[in-house]
Amino acid sequence: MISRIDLRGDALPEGPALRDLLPRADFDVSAALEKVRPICEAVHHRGDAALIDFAERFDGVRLESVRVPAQALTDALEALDPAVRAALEESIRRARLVHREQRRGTHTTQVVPGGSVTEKWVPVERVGLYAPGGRSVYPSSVIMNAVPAQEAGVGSIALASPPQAEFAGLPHPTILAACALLGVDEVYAAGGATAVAMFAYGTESCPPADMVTGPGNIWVAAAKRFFTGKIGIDAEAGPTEIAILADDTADPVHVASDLISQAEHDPLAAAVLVTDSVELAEAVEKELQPQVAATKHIEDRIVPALKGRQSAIVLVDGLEEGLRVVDAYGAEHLEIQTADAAAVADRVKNAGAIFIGPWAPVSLGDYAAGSNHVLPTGGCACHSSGLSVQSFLRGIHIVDYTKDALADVAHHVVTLAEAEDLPAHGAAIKARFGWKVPEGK
Ligand code: HSO
Ligand code: ZN
Repeated sequence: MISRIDLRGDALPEGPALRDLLPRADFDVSAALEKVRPICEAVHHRGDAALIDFAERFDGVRLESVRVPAQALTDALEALDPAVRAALEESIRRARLVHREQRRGTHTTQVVPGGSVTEKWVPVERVGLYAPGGRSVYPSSVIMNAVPAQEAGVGSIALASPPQAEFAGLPHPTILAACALLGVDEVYAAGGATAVAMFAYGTESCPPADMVTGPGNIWVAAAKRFFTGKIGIDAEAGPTEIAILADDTADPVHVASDLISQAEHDPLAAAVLVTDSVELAEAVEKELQPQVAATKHIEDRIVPALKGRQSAIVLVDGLEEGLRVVDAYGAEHLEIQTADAAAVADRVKNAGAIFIGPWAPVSLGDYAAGSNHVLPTGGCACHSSGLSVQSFLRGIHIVDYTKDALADVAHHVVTLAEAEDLPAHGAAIKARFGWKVPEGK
């Protein structure tokens, strides 16, 4: 069901060489880029008409309008199962608690008397959120995108999700209901690359957005790459990943169920166990079989995900090596199931989110821990973080110097300008002081 990579014995290699030994899915966004280019160009030139044609081609439904009427959101919320509504509300409440504390205030640094730099945090003005349809209809992801944008103070938030033929061309009703609960009332029926292009260029019915965030398949990732530099994006999300660092104190039943839980997303999802305990590895291997058999998406997702080259049980010579392996891997989600898990977690440098001990499984974080579940994949945890209020803010430096404060530092500015062969930079200082460089203190 899952392969083994045995790294015991020899010393582990350093850096990229260690990363090369670890499993990872192929996710070639650049190959998809050429295919999304004509789609984006069509949306640029033909606007709503192109969106309607693409919906017919990709989603099998002819839309009357791309904008979803407000009544459809109200209807979806009314029809929502009360238990699902209560769960979504609790998820929103917890996410708000955490994200509200991420807000940043304005801060002024007095550099010298009369000279200060203030850093002011300004929300992005308009954001387009994307929620996938098809295999992954995740109202929880609507929450994880909308809550940080709202808490950041983004004034205009729109959402796009693919039109569903079985719902008369509207996005999935649970997506609409989640929007209604969150107070996101500008919703469009548009899917994949077409939705990203709609937000990037704007169409007759949808004003352009400054930024697009949200999960999606390879086409969404490719469209985000297409627009990089033109609009802001969160990240090119790849298939989901779970890594578990465990020792012989871990419960194999928990470990197996957590590996399966993320394998459930996608045949390319990655499930990686890193352990120094052969007994645990064997027990988990044994446990996978009956647990997989008892769940739902067996043949289409879980078995291919666990058998895929991206998943493995990695055997190491002890916890120290285990830590080096999980840092080299940089998992989207990392569970620590060891003795003194909090202390071990404290030493991890690279992970999108860390889940400590037996009572904090990734599923909790997916729905209701309060943490965000939009996290860096594909090893990007080595340089990036998950979605947060910060993702939707821009820090602007405000420079305020008096004449005296400028005079004090003028000679340094002129010197550096000359060193860089940019005399006009220096002249902009001299012009203020009768074309002379004032003498510094
Ligand atoms: N584990 C996914 C998010 C998700 N799980 C949505 C359930 N629904 C990526 O972090
Ligand atoms: Zn999940």
